[in-house]
Amino acid sequence: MPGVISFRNTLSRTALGAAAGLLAAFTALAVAELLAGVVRPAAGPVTVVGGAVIDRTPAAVKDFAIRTFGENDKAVLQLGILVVLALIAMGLGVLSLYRRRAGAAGVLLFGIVGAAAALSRPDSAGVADVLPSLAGAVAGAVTLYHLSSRAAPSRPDPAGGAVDEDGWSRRGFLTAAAATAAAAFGAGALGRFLSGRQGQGAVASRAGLVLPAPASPAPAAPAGVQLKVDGISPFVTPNRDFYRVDTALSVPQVDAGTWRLRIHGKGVTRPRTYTFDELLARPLIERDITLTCVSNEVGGPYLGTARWLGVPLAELLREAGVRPPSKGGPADQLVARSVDGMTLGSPVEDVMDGRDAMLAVGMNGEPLPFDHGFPVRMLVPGLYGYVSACKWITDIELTTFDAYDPYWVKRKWARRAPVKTQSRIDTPKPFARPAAGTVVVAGVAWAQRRGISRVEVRIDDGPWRDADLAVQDTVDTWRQWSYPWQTAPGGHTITVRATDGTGQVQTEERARTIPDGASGWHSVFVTVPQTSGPVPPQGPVRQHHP
Ligand SMILES: Nc1nc2c(c(=O)[nH]1)N[C@H]1C(S)=C(S)[C@@H](COP(=O)(O)O)O[C@H]1N2
Ligand SMILES: [Mo]
Repeated sequence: MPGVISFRNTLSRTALGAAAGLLAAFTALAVAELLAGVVRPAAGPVTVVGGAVIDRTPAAVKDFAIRTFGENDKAVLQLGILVVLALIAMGLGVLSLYRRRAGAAGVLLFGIVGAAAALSRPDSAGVADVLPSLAGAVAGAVTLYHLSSRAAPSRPDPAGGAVDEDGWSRRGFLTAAAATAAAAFGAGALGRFLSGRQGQGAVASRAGLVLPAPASPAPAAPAGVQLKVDGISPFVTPNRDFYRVDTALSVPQVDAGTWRLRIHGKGVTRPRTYTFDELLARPLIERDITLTCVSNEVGGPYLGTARWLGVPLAELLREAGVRPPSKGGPADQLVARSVDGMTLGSPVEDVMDGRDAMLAVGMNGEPLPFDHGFPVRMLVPGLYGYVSACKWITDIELTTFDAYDPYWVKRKWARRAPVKTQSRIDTPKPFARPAAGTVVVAGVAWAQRRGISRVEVRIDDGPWRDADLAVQDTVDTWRQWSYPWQTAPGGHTITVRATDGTGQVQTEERARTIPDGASGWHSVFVTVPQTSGPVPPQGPVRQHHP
C-alpha cells in the first residue's frame, strides 16, 4: 500500500526515535531562544550552560583551550555543547519509543540543568534567567511525548494516517515532525530577531557617539617607534586585530545612555554614581598603552598596543574620598565589576600612584568596540588584563585583598600580577626558510611601567649581540627591535631577551602562565638553505613514514 511502510526493522524505528529526540531538542532550544530574546539574550540555554562550563573549567584545561583553539575557543565550546546535547537528545528519543514518560522527563531534567547553570552565573538575574531553559524544556518534553506517540508501536494513529500492523504511521510522524520543525524554526528565528533588537539601542548609542578631544593628548608618537621591517607587529595594533580575551559567550551590548558607574565601599566618603555623559564632560587623557594578557605564553599573541582615551581613575577616586594605603586609606583592593558579573581586583596603591590608570571610552580614535568593553573599560598600565582591564565596567568597590577574591583569583590565579619583562621574535617565523645572506630578525619587547632599555639576540649557542632598538614611545608601551643576522647555511635557533628600564634582564627561567604570567626566553628555529641563488618554492612536506 503506498504511503505505508512497515517499520518492523528496529533500525529504522531507532532512527525515528532519534529524529524525534533531535526535533524535541531543537524545539526546546528554539522556545528558549524566543524567551531569551524577550527577557535577556544572555539567558539563552547554550550561553548559560557555556558560561557555567567556562566558570568551572580548571585553569589547565582553559589554558589548553586557549592554546589550541585561540580566539575560537568559545565557538568550539558552543559547538561541543550542541553536539553533546544532540547525542543525548537522540538517546532520549529512542528511549521515549519504549518509555514515553521517561523520555519526556529526561528532557525536563535538561531544562533544570540549564536553569541551574543560569542561576550559578555571576551575572544571574534570577527568575528571568531560568525561564528560557525551563520553558524550552517543557516545550521539548511535550514535543517528544507527542512525536513518540506518532512513532511508537501499538497505538492507532490519532490523525487517521495509514497505520501498519504494528501501529506505525510514517505519514503521521512525518506530518507532526514537519509541523514541529517549522514552528520551532519560526520561534528560533523570532527569538534571534528579538535578541538583535535589544542590542540596537546599544549600537545606536555607539554609532551616535562623538568623542570629545582630550584635555591631555598623547604626545605624537615619535616617527622612530615603527621600524620598517616586514613581518614585525605594527606599533599600534588596529582595533580589528586587537586580541580579545574574556568569558563572555554573548558580548554585552550596553546602551551608553542608560549605563551607570557606581563607586562605593571602604573609605569612600562620597559614594557616587556617574552617567556616561558625566564622564565625558570631565577632562580626558589620551595615552598609548600596551595591554597584556596573563595567559600569553612566551612568544604568544595576546597583547597589543592602542591609543586609549579616558577619564583618569585616580581623580575620580580622590573625589570620592579614597586614599591609597600609603596615605592611610583602609582599602587596598579595588574591585571592578562588569555588567556580565565579571570581577577584577587591582591594588589601590597602583591605581593611585601617578600612572595613567583610566576609565577608557576611546580606542585608536573611535569609541570602544563592543568586544573591547563599550561604553567604558578600565585600564591600569603595568598590570595584566585580568587584574586591571575590566570591560563593560559598571561598579567599582573599594575593599581589601583579605576580604574579597575576584573571579580569576577564586580560580587559582595570583591576587597581584604586574606584567613581567618579555620579548618576542615576530620575524622570521618558526621553521621559516629565509634566503641566505642578511636576515632581519625583529620583534617587540615590553615591560610596562619600567620600559625597555636593551634587547639582545643570540644565534644558537653564540654570544649575545645587541639588537637595534626603535625609539621608545613611553614606559607603558612595547618597544620594537631588529637585528641584522649574517646567516650561515643550516638549522639555527634564534633567541631573544630584553632588559627593562631598571636594568633587570629578562629571566631565562621558564614559568607557566598560571598563576602570574609566563616567563622564559622566546626562541625560533629556522633553516637557511645551502644554495645562495633564488630559493626554490617549498612543496608540501613529504613525511618519511607512511
Ligand atoms: N568584563 C570582563 N572584562 C575583562 C575580562 C573578562 O573576561 N570580562 N577579561 C580580562 C582579561 S583576562 C584581559 S587580558 C583583558 C583583555 O582585553 P581585550 O579583550 O580588550 O584585549 O580584558 C580583561 N577584562
Ligand atoms: Mo587576560
